[in-house]
Amino acid sequence: MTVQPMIPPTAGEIVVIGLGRSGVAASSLLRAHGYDVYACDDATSPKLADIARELTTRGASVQTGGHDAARIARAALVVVSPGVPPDAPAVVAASNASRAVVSEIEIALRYMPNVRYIAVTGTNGKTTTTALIGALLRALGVTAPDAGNIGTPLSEVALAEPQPAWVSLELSSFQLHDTPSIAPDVGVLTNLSADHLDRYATVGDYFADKALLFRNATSRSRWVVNADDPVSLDMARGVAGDHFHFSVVKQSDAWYDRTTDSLVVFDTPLLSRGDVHLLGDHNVANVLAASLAVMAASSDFRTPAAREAIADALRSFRAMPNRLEVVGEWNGIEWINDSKATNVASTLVAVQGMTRPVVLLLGGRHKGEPYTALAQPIAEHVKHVIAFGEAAPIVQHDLANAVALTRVDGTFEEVIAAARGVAASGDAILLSPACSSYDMFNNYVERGQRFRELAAQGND
Ligand code: UMA
Repeated sequence: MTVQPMIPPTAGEIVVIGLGRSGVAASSLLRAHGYDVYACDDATSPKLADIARELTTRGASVQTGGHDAARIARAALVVVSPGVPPDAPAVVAASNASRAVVSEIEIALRYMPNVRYIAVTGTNGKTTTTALIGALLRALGVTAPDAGNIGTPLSEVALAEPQPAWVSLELSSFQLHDTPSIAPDVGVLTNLSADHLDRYATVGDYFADKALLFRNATSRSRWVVNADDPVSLDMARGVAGDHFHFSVVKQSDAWYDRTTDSLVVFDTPLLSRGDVHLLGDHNVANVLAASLAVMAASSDFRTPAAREAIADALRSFRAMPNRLEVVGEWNGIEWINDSKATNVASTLVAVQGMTRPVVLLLGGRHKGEPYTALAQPIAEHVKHVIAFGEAAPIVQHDLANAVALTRVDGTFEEVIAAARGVAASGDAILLSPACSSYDMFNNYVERGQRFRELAAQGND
């Protein structure tokens, strides 16, 4: 296959909106292919100044602290970073002038026509599933980086020489929104529930972006879908291609057979549940989805030898940082970092998996969903909620009748001190906030890091 550029390099300037990881990678890729690039970011910071200098040396024209709407209106093409919402003024300038808007993923796909990829989307579990798929492919001896929403922009992979044989690609709804060429070898839908209601007007709008995973389905497509989630099944129903299913409760293409405590794929046991070092049934679902996706991807990946290699890789896979990560135990109190739980469904799964009495840290920037869905599991597993951040008043309103609750309107350090104050030996302190981190931190990774530091500090 040959590369099909989005537009001829002579067609005019390409605008890149947002200079985080995606914008930098897209700008670099486009410059490497000879395009004129104008890249802009609404913010200013010393880090952005460094980025601007670096991209300028590569020949891009860079603006921080704002954008030039007239220049955007003349663009041959506009590349928008996933975190920049459709109502951001720079994007509005592009749509008012009827400019074509695409994602950084779309640009990258155009420059990797021979690379095969397994794409993973869904509300929860997609990062762990993506990491598992990457680990399994690499265990099978093929080059296969993890890319997309998991952290490494796909455009960085497209710039690599040589390009890999496979990519394990995590896609958020924001990325799917602007990626018309998406056509994975295998597409995985982990599950669907409400999320990102700070950006979408309705849950239906959010699901509509998720459904774009299937937009180029053909009879040769392969899909892996969660048989335990009726919403995912509904979305995939009728989509062209072969469909494979996974389940933690009933017999399926990949399923958890509790009678023998084994994970079974294509009618043959793969390994026993106890050999997988990940907490909770949701992680069993992730392992089943990943194993099924890899085995569905190629007949070479389901030979007896390949199954052995997959089982070995699953045995050595460990929990990812910020996802039910046990940080340590001090004075009989276990500290668990689940900072990546940025929606109610994710926190629900975490709370349900707890075996000790829990002090739950809940809050951050509110994303629009009520917390009332947590009331029942919290009543069962949680002894005390610490409500914090911008969402604290809403958390208090929704849950104060269900559980002992302390509202902390102060710093994250004060939040941790309050948790320490109510926890006793034998308890767990769980950061599973159901909110984004942006009121106090740059991202959930920094929130998780601060949690780790404070957990260890107070116990030296
Ligand atoms: N910006 C503007 N104007 C705006 C909004 C933002 O100029 O109106 C600028 C900011 O000042 C900043 C830049 O845009 O400099 C940030 O762009 P970005 O938020 O798209 O961040 P990236 O660094 O490019 O990271 C993105 C993904 N971020 C989001 O989708 C919010 C990363 O997913 C992803 O790892 C990365 O691309 C590489 O593909 C993170 C994430 O939180 C992990 N994803 C969400 C999630 O998992 O829930 C969807």
